[in-house]
Amino acid sequence: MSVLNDISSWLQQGRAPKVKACVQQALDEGIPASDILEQGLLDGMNVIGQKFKNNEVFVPEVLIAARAMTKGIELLRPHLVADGVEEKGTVVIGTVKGDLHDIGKNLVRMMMEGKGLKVIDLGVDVPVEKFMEAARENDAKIIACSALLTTTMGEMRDIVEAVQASELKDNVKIMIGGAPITQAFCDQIGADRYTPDAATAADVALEICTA
Ligand code: B1M
Repeated sequence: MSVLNDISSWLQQGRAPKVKACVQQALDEGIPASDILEQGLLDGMNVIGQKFKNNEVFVPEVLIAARAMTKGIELLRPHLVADGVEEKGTVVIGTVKGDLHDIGKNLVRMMMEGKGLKVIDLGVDVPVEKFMEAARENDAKIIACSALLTTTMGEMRDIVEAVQASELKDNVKIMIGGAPITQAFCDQIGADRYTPDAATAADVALEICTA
């Protein structure tokens, strides 16, 4: 069994120290960080997600798996983020109000930092006003919103409307993403860009900041 399978398997069991050890082993073997992320950590989290959906595991198991994933990502971080890149623009990022999922948002932040962007991370459960305030204070070019629940994705519409009704509308672009988000939803609410994954989000953010 490969070390990537081990990572997936330990993550599903929520064994953070084992996940960390295997991620380190994979790095030592010279496996690219993006493969460790996708074929190890994300593979394991997908299995957990499916089991969660089928009521085969419950919130506590998902939480410990998520913690194990975060520990693995921490080790990968220096390999995903290029060092010493000059800042090319500021992005304000957060998970929308009512939503506590942050693993995907953290990945997006990391990838954006890797492109040399300054990222102000507002965390989770972020209300519209906090996004607006942070964008003003930091002269941000992008507000980036993540949502993982169908019940919270509507918050993104409120953010778009608030920005469009303010002086920020000519200077700030709104990027959205997260598992339930689609291009059709983006078009429907009038957000500027939808991207399906963290790497594409970082490419698009750089494109916006350097346009
Ligand atoms: Co939650 N949860 N959860 N959960 N959880 C989901 C999202 C769910 C799909 C599970 C399921 O039923 N299969 C389901 C939502 C159903 C729906 O709305 N349709 C669900 C539910 C129901 C819930 C609760 C309501 C459960 C409950 O309490 N009964 C509850 C809600 C709490 C709240 O937020 N208010 C809840 C709680 C939790 C935990 C706290 C236990 C934990 C979160 C821990 C944490 O984030 N720190 C958790 C987890 C871990 C999941 C699953 C299993 C995994 C999510 C994840 O981290 N995936 C998830 C099932 C699943 O998605 N398979 C599930 C890995 C991550 C890298 O992917 O975040 O999608 P993701 O990010 C991707 C892309 O979406 C994209 O980039 C990333 C990859 O490159 N992306 C962006 C994300 N943000 C972006 C922003 C961008 C661009 C791209 O631009 C700005």
